[in-house]
Amino acid sequence: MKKDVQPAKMSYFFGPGWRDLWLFIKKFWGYNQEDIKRRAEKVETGKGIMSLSGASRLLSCFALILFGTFFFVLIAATVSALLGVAFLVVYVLIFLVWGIDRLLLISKGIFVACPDCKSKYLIPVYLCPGCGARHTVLTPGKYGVFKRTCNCGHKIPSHFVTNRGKLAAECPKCSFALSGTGNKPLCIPVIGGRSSGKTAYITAFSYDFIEKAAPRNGIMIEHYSEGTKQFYETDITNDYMGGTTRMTKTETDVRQASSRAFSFEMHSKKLSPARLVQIYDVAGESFIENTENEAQLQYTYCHGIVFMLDPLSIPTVRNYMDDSISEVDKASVGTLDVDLVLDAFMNKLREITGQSSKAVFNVPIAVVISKSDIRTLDRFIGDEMISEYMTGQGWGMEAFAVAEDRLCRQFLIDNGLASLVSNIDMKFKYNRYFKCSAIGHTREAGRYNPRGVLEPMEWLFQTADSGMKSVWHEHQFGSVMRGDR
Ligand SMILES: Nc1nc2c(ncn2[C@@H]2O[C@H](COP(=O)(O)OP(=O)(O)OP(=O)(O)O)[C@@H](O)[C@H]2O)c(=O)[nH]1
Ligand SMILES: [Mg+2]
Ligand SMILES: [Zn+2]
Ligand SMILES: [Zn+2]
Repeated sequence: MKKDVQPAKMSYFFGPGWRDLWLFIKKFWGYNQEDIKRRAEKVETGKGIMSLSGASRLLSCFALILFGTFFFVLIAATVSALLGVAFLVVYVLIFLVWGIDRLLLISKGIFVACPDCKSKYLIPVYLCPGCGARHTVLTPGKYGVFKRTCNCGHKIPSHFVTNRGKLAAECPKCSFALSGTGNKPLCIPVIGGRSSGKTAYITAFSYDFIEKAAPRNGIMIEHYSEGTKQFYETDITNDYMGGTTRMTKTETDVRQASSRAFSFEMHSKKLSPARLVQIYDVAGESFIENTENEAQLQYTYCHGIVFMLDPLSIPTVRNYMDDSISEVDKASVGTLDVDLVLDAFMNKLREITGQSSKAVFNVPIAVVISKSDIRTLDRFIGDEMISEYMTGQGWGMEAFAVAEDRLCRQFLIDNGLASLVSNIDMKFKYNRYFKCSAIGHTREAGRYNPRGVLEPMEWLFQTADSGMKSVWHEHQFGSVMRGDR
């Protein structure tokens, strides 16, 4: 209970109300006692109880004791009961308002996912804008229903409808500074082996979405914090302009988080509440070796997964590599065994969720074949191959994504990854295959010119969050075909 004590003034119906009732009873009892005392004195100073007047005074004194006490009890009990009922009604109302707060949060899919320690909760610690006091349970209750008064005198909102989410907040577990806590999160971890192209993908997607896709779809972007704004304006923008990407460092300081979320808010008239996109990047090395410093709890509550797959890491594809492949690309081939990546991920999922190995996950997964600018791939999943396939099937352009999914699956199956494809089919109810080129060409050969980076996220957003469909709908996805042709 002690931890629930808030730095705020208690509402009348809790502390002060009961104190007033107690005071009333005490005073009332006091008057009653005084009355009796006065009568008793009169008996003592009178002619004695043997006289008629004395006897009648004694009688009235007894009557007073009897009836006075009786009336005291009656009135005190009636007042207490009436007040009790009135307070009970107020408590029930407060409980209802508290319930509505919870219901709104849950039904709108609002929760807080700490970008640092990855913990998930409904109500973070909120900070008073006046004095910075930490309100650990800022919900309707004994300190106020829709608002409460901080000890410093500042009135602060304590309900979803009074915009509590706009207050500055921090993580109750690790004290990380949070914002946008009234928004609906869209958590998307990008997973994959070493050098599979995760960081390049996040750079390309973030830049293209924030600078191009969002404005043309009427979505306003707000940065999550000064830190993420800086990260966007320096790291992401510089990499994008310079055509570079840096290996994500394996965090050796165990007090530091191994994976980081890049977050930004999406605002639109059609989006209520606003969405908070959180994209998680992790070093492929610690992902595969399972050496992350913190439990990757985001896998339990994430809304979609991007599985980055480096086609050059597939042994048979490497056989086709010829002189047209630059030395840079040859040198930056990802983890050799893609099955290992999926295994590592499935183990993590099971470890965190406690699910059995037969569990089917409802979270949508986009399997993204990266580095599609490498010419060797054209013969398998190039645009021309996709067009040819569509013509063969008699499909129009609207079926491009379906054909892309089809050819990507076939490409993996034909190159020794049939088990990976069938494993993903078995474990993820919603899965789809894409090809993309984050940089658009070999690293450091000019600024990014991304191809196909928006589609996987658009599909994930729409699959995970039906409200997103009305705001961002640039591609036709159609249903994918599984199994044999
Ligand atoms: N040709 C080409 N190469 C790419 C592309 N994206 C990434 N690469 C290459 O792949 C290398 C690794 O890319 P990263 O984005 O750092 O890969 P990562 O998955 O984040 O790797 P780790 O952080 O080590 O886990 C880069 O240095 C590039 O050389 C692309 O779109 N086209
Ligand atoms: Mg990386
Ligand atoms: Zn935290
Ligand atoms: Zn305050």
